[in-house]
Amino acid sequence: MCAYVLRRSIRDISLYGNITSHHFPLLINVKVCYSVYKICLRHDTFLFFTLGLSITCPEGFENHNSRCYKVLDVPSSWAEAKVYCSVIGGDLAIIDDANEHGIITGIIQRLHGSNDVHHWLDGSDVLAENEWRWMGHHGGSKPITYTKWNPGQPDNTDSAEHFLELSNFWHGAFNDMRGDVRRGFVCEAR
Ligand SMILES: [Ca+2]
Ligand SMILES: [Ca+2]
Repeated sequence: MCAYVLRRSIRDISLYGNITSHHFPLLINVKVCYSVYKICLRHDTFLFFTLGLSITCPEGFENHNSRCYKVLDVPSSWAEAKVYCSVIGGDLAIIDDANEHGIITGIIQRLHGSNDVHHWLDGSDVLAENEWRWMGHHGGSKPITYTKWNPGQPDNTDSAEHFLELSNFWHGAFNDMRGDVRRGFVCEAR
């Protein structure tokens, strides 16, 4: 509406040719309208940035770079953790790059300092030994491209370690572990 009035006012001014003092009310109208228009523009920009650069996380998740994370210290098998994350609106976390690795290890360090704790991530080689994938849902698994294995890992101890955990004691390095061991876990919503 305001934009329409502004366009209309500018057109009307141009019809007058040389503007004289008796056109002041019109000019004032344009000035006021233009001010409102700028406010409208700012408002739209604000909405754009609010909606475009940040997303609303499920309750209890924290937002980092438009992704949402929640660390839960509920001792769970890998499969239980997977279900838990799904129920609260996410999935077990995947790590795409060093930046995301830093974000997740940072959250865990904030919660646990340097304590010897481990948290499940979404990785597994349960489909084929030593072919590590982020498991996802509904056939959406994908190969793990970024890795931060602790030296000597994955070692597939007793031919039974098929699930990926993040070791806070090893400064966030990856380890393969049996899936029935009870760990905390990291959920992520995208
Ligand atoms: Ca394995
Ligand atoms: Ca291992």
